[in-house]
Amino acid sequence: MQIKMENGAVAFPFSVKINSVTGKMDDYDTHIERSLSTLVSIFSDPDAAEDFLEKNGDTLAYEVYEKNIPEVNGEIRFCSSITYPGKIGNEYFMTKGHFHSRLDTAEIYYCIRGNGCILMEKKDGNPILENMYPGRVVYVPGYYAHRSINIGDEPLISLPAYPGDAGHDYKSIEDNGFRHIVVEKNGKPALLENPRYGRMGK
Ligand code: PAN
Ligand code: ZN
Repeated sequence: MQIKMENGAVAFPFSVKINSVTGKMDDYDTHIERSLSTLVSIFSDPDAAEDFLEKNGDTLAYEVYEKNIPEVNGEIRFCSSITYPGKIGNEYFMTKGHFHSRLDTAEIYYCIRGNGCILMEKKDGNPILENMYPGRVVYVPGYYAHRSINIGDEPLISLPAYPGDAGHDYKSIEDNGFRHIVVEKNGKPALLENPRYGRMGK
């Protein structure tokens, strides 16, 4: 049976397969590809990102496959999120990251493949880094900005799921960045203060 939502959107039962090696979702509705050249300003050293592009050419940094599930209270939106391995200087490839527009909405990430972490930061307070590896579930409470970071050498594939009406607010991260960055130090990931915090957009 189809359920008509208040705003006219229709939700109906379905199932999809996410390939556990590539992360590709069958029968997806939307496919977002983020190439490195569009992400230069998210890194703490954008000049190093420009150098990387000059030397290596452009590359896909992350992609998302999703179903068009109504963006309304009561539904659950989910996707396949694939972040590729790589580094700009010592800083790992990562997603842009965002707050939810409805700040109080939470999210879970179920890790399917790879090795990484989710960086979580409230507008104030300490950063939280949770590990991602196959079978691991990370809970992102409301009010936390969050991003996926690939610290391994294979694609980091996860299934994020979040309330239909969460929405995505990218602007404050685009303008200010996260207060912390995750970089490789002595062969291991380390959490450091972001030297460009507060002026990422400049
Ligand atoms: C995820 C993210 C996905 C891509 O589905 O949207 O990993 O990251 P960006 O949205 O930061 O580009 C999620 O957290 N949704 O709410
Ligand atoms: Zn989210």
